[in-house]
Amino acid sequence: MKFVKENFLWGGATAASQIEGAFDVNDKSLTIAEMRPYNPNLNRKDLSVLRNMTKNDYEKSIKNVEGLHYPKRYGIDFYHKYKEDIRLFAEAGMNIYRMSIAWARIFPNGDDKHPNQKGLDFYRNVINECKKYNIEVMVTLHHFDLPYPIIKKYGGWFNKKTIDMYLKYVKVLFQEFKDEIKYWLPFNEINVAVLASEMGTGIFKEDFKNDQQYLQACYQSLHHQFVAQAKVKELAQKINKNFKIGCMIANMTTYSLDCNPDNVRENQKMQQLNKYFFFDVVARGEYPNYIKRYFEQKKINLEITNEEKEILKNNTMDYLTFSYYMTSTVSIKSQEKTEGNLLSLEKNPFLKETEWGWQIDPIGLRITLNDLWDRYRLPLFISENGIGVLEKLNENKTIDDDYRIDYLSSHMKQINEAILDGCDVFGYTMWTPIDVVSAGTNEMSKRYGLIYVDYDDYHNGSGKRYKKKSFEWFKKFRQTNEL
Ligand code: P53
Repeated sequence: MKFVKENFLWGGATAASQIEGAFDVNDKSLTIAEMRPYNPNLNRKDLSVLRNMTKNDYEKSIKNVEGLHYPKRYGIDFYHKYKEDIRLFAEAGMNIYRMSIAWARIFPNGDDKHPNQKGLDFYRNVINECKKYNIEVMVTLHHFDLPYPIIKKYGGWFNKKTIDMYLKYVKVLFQEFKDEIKYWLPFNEINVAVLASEMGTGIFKEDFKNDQQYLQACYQSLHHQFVAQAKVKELAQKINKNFKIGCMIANMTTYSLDCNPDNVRENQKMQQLNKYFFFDVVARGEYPNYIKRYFEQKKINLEITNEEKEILKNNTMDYLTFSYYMTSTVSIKSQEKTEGNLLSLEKNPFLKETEWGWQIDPIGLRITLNDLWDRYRLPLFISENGIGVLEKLNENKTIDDDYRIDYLSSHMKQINEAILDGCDVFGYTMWTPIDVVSAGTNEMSKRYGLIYVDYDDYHNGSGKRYKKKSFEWFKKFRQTNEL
């Protein structure tokens, strides 16, 4: 099948905390991502791993606790190997690279007077390296890596002061890279502020009286991120009219388990709470009524000023982006079992799942694109999509990852279908062009890349890069446009 759209952006995505390493180089502070140790006994199918650390666990992690390993402090050493990696990205035929900038390299404490020039220099070098190969760069400004000093001193995103510190950081980057960068994403997966709040916002359950108060704090912190994001858009207009600001949301498409209207309605409710609420706010600029009703039921009272309402209304996003990995199903029964947990999902008997229990559903991507296009009429960009697998180099020093080729090509074919359906989709960055440390489980062995990196879960290994079979497949696709 020939891919129909010309000038499409094809590339890969990564995040600073999962690749860079060099966690204490050039005055960088520690981030929340770097406080989570690798857990060899982890249950790979349990996503609640994202919320299982206490404030005290984090505090203890400031120093290396003996016997524990902190994978995101080392990443894949992109900090020193970026030239080699970007050369490989170019060879694969990527014309866009979505990367994130670590706030902790620019303003390590959040409230520093001046930006850290060495941090800016590093990112200028990385961006220049991409430009050398005509690779467009999309920048995520905040990807699960809140500097720990902001959490300690200010309480993370629960505090409105964090909005101001964040905007100061963004302004520096906007001025610095005014002519190099067009596409900006203020937050990675902004809905993680509610789904796995400590990772997204730096707030902790034990600081709140009970579950209800904590949930309220999650939504309040999310609100601060919404406001910060809208202010980023406002600032962008002043600095460079050509900047394009988009949201990034972890897509949560679910289906009703069957045609029982009770289940269909339950699924609609879950779609509103887990997916549409976030898209509605960033695309339409206001809180929808169904969420206000939900807040009433949950006795959630948010502090939202009239000025903030105005800011949200006047600064909606230029395009919508989302990560897409899986879908799942919903029924009233599954919701009863896990009341209060937004991510209580069931198996779909028609889908296969990965070793991490993520259900593979390419058609769901076409459905998602059509639904989003119908609802918002805004340009769409898939900012993450990929498959994590346990892999070992074979005797030819490569990996025959036909399953990855199947996964990526079947999703890309559905993007093609969605475009033929009439959806305005302008780009796709796979997760990932190169193996990285997992965001959720901190494993190196959950590999997503077209390129294999020789490190294990304890950062043992040569760090050498090897092309997988999928690398050659993608390269060929870029030359022929044939899926
Ligand atoms: P990992 C959960 C569910 C869907 C997407 O995730 C998620 C998460 C958080 O783990 O996050 C995104 O590495 C995120 C990336 C992350 C990627 O998905 O846990 O934006 O940073 O690496 C894959 O397998």
